[in-house]
Amino acid sequence: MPLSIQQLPDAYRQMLIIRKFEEAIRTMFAQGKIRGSFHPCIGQEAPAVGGCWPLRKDDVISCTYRGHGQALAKGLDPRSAMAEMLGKATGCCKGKGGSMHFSDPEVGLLVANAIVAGGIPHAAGAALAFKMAGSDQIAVAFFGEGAVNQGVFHETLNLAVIWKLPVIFVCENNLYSEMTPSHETTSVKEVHERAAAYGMEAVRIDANDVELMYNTMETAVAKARAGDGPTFIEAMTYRLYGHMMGDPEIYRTKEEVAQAREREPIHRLGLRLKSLGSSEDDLARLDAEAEAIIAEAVRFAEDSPTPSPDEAFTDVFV
Ligand SMILES: Cc1ncc(C[n+]2csc(CCOP(=O)(O)OP(=O)(O)O)c2C)c(N)n1
Repeated sequence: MPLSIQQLPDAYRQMLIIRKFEEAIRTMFAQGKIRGSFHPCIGQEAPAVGGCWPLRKDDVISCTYRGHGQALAKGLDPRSAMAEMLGKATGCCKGKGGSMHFSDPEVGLLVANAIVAGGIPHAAGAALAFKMAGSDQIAVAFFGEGAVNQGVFHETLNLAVIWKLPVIFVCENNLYSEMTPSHETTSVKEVHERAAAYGMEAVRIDANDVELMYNTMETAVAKARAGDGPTFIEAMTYRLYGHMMGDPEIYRTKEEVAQAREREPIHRLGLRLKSLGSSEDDLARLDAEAEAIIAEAVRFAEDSPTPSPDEAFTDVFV
């Protein structure tokens, strides 16, 4: 079933939860409460929500260092996510994964990955396991368009078609790979052509439209679950902040970013809700609900203990 009009307020709130989660991290990062690096997905909330909501809890996803939105949309508890950001024992990886390595098997969050394209074969491997076990679960790989120039992308797409795997490849194309415009590094204008070359159904959509993203994903999910193989979705979007904290953003103009703000997904869904009859107060209530969830997540994370030193030797193979 396509995303219904009744679900739109929930989708709006979910996107606000993701945005406020990351705005809170930006603040805490500036205060020195969060170490390491942080890659915000602000502006890319619609492909996360539209990409994860059509999935079942027991379906799995892999994502990148920018995957906080997908993690939350797949069901990761914001408190456990925030605690992980602060390196606390109550985090989803007990504070050992940090910003770039969220994981929670309970909600099907297989793994987030800092290696560009690293999560693509992980998702295909999970899909192969599901197929061999006779399960109807499916796997989804979320990655950026920079990943399509990695060898493992090509090897995985080829095998996914040959083996008819229940996997969906979602390429979030935000136009930049780190600080490089992607058209300077990629030989095709539209990266879905790469997937089509492997004999896979491949589409390019405006993924900042959460309804379109959800409905496109849902079709791909039904196909994969029915045993009819993989789909590639080139999800066009835009990141509103730099690649990571501290990025001076000298590779794009302020005008370009300002124009992108007019097309950003939360603003757009707000306009759509108003056109369907929602009032300013209705939207403010959803905003306040999201705000309260994130305030509670921050409080939980700040009050949580740091892991004990012994924890360094648990959950490791050797
Ligand atoms: C294998 C590998 N090479 C290089 C890097 C350094 N690196 C980190 S992010 C990035 C750009 C990735 O761009 P894209 O895939 O478009 O994702 P986005 O950051 O835009 O979400 C690069 C090259 C890396 N992490 N892994």
